[in-house]
Amino acid sequence: MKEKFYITTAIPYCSGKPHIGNTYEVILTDCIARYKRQKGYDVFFLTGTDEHGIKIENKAKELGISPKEFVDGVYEKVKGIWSLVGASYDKFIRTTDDYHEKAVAGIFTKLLEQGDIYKGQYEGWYCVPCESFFTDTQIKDGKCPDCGRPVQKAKEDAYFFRMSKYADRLLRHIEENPGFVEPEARLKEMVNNFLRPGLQDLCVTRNSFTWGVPVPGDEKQVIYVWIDALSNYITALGYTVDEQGELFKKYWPCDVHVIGKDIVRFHTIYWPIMLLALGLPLPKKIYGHGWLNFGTDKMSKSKGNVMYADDLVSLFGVDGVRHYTLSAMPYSTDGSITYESMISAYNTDLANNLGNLVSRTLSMNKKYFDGVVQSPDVPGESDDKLKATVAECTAKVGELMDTYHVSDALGKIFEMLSAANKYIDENCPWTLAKDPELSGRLGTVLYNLLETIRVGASLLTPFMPETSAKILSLLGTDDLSEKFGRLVPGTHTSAGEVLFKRIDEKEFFEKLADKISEKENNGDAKMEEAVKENVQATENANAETKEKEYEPLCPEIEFDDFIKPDMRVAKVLECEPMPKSKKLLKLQLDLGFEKRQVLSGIAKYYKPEDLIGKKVIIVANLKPRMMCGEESKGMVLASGGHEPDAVVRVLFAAEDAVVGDRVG
Ligand code: ME8
Repeated sequence: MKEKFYITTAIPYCSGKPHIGNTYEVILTDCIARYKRQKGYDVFFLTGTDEHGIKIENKAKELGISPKEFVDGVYEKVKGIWSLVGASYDKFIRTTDDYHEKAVAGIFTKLLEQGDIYKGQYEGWYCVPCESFFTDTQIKDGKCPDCGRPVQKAKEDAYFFRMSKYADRLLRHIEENPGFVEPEARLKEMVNNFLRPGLQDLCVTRNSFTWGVPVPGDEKQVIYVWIDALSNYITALGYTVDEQGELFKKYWPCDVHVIGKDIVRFHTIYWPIMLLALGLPLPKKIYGHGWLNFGTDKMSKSKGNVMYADDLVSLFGVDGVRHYTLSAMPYSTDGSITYESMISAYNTDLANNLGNLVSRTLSMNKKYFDGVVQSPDVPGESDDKLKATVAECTAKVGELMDTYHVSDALGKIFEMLSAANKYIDENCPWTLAKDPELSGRLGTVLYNLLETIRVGASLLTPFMPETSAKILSLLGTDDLSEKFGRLVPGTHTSAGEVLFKRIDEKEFFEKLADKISEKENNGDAKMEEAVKENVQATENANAETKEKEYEPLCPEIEFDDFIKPDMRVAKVLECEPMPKSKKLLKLQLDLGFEKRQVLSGIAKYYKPEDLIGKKVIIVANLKPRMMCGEESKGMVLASGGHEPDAVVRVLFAAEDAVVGDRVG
């Protein structure tokens, strides 16, 4: 019987389109799952979406749609991206799936009945965006220790999980199971900062919103999003407190939870304690990978540096993106992504090393032997070295993959391909071809090259499945064995296909600029807008004549909140279109006390000459942000900007309004 292997990704929040960092995680997990399948394991690969919580409830409210409508739209996007990058998952779970919600309610009730969860009162500080409670000592300068935003005093009825009851058992488990959490440094942080100082009971319900699994019998409260989300790893296998189900019996405990470094605490402390309380075995391993940053910066919407997998696939192809992300993310530290580094890796590894090796070898086999694989009967000096490199790399790739050093494994494969390119230069097949007496040697050299390429394609299959399949088909074989010498003489190879065309940096950036403006015109820069448009299009189709729908009023605010935006009168000194964008105008403004540049998405509605010399109102203390490579320091006030068919109108100040004066 095949040995089982159960592997999971974290389930991303369904609050927006996943970026390349989230997508890296599914590519990484997919690569490990494919590797294990190729090694003969019975693999179960689980992924999904985390669909509850206040952030989602708020986003839906902002868009005037229901949370379910909102998550349905985002879920489609996530699934689309996962399939675009070739994720070969066996199951996709949504935390809004009925069976999951029922199982979570059952888990909560069981823990309550057995006394691990109890009802009490919470008094302390609450961070709304993080949905987290903190004590006086945990907050930093009155701000959330996780996200740095202001926290608010909270006192409310709530349910608590007796974490401390299980802390010793968890510590013992960690000590007895080296490798439970990897890389080791992440485990040390958890043990030293959280477990050893003593665990606090965890507040596991919220009553500040409703979009979650209700607490059975106390419907004012919803179950904390992490209890809900973490349970996905067992409910997806059919686990309920009453019945474990066949898949659960077969695949649990999980072999590896692949997650990012920011959620290691939830997976190494809360999740194992939940399992201990349920009397279930703990996962064998938690692998916390680093983060993919844009250069050295964290990717964030406000910095305007977020990259998405679908855009990258349209520029580099699926395997270009898989290759880059898998090679750029080291085992234990963060990785970096920029267009420049992607172009460089693509040209060096894919076009020059792999692509050239395959096209040179196949075209020589066609030219000299009409595409027929020869018998390797005439050994030469450098053959043993090449074969030894192939054997050594193959073994090393296995070792590295078994310990999840995925980028190092990929590096080893490319070392092997470089050795094959060197072998071509050492043996100069074009010189051998000039002497008919050396035809046997020429056939052997080409055999060794074809065979190295075949082994390389086999090793590359989990990383770049499409490319590997293409190479194997060009070689006329589907033999994925890593043993050298399996290619059968007489096999017919094909030639002529360029696997990876070199990317010219200048042409690339021109194409990119076109794409950016095309995207802005399509209006799909923002996931939320796209979702909203979908929903509205459906609504419009359903109701033929429809009165204007006004955006619902935002919740009431205090005067102190109102004065936070610092709005000023500013005069437009210069205005011009942005070369890379059809949506933005670039304005130079005089605020009296300073001059500054503001970008505004009003190019569809105003020409520069409509604005020059006019006085506008801007939010002057808005954090500066980059758009299309230019900085914008503030926002021009206009009406109508939130609607799909908006009539956008700038709010001009009176002609005699004083530049620099505050508005409000
Ligand atoms: O944390 N590079 O969801 P999420 C690499 N719903 N990985 C990154 C990354 C980056 N720049 N940014 C995020 C959640 N990630 C929860 C999980 S699991 C029961 C619940 C990773 O959408 C992040 O570390 O914020 C996490 O593993 C995954 O993407 C989803 O993040």
